[in-house]
Amino acid sequence: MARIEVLGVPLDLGQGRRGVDMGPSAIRYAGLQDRVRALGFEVQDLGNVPVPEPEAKEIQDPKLKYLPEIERVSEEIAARVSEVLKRGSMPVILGGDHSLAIGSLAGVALAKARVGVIWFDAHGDMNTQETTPSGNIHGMPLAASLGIGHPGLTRVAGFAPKVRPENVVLVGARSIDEGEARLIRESGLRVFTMHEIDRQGIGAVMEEAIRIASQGVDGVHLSLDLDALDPMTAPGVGTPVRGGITYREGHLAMELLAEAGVLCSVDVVEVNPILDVANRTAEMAVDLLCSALGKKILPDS
Ligand code: EXY
Ligand code: MN
Ligand code: MN
Ligand code: MN
Repeated sequence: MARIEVLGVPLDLGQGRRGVDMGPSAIRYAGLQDRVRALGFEVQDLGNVPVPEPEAKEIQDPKLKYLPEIERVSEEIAARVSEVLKRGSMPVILGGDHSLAIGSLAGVALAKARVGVIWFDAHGDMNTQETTPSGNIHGMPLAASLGIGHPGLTRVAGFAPKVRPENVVLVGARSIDEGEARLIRESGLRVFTMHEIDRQGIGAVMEEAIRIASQGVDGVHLSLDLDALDPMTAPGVGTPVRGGITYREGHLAMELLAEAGVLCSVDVVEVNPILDVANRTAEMAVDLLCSALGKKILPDS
């Protein structure tokens, strides 16, 4: 039986709105363990990675807010995620803001010779300290994983890059800053914005995204930012953007990913229960994760 190991990362230093540090608890309360176990998986909850308190009273670098703390927690996440993979389990990392992906992808790259990435997000997450409009590191994790940006972020676990652009696909983007747009074009990673999704349909987009992300790799990492979904479906996120992925588009995308059988690890990030309606966004996160793990509307048996 396949084994899932859950790791909570109550990190909110990568962005400015309080509450996303309670994301891991909200997702657990939404029934993650029972729902995944009901799919036939063995599930172990490893608890939370300790997140350091801010060292200094004031922000040292406004273009890289809480860099020392995020560097430190990224090393911890990388070590734990790589151990889970080396034990033959699938890590499911619960956020917490998206800066946690710097550590999770580092951990996957430590354990795998080559990893593809499907980055579900309303945003590009491709900023650096030179291009960021906010200084929030949750807008930088994809750039950092590609080796672009401050060495404190790009060289977590002592090497860079973690992933090659030819195996990275961004799906659902609809809010991309000017500076990161240039970095996206220069990097050569594939982007399916909401425009392509509207024109081609999520099914065709996901089939192409899975083909690209899985070409020549040992596994595909899904980095699922709940703000990829339309805020009407997932309101409990810190940086909502209108015109997002619908409930069914999200499920079809995950169902196709499960069918492809290439998934090795998953981040579920940016769930902020303070901004949520009831626990709807955390429940959406568990719903989508179950579809990515093979849950079918009409089970085969
Ligand atoms: N692009 C904006 C910035 O860099 O500040 C907003 C980033 C939001 C990032 C969220 C996690 O996806
Ligand atoms: Mn993101
Ligand atoms: Mn490696
Ligand atoms: Mn986002």
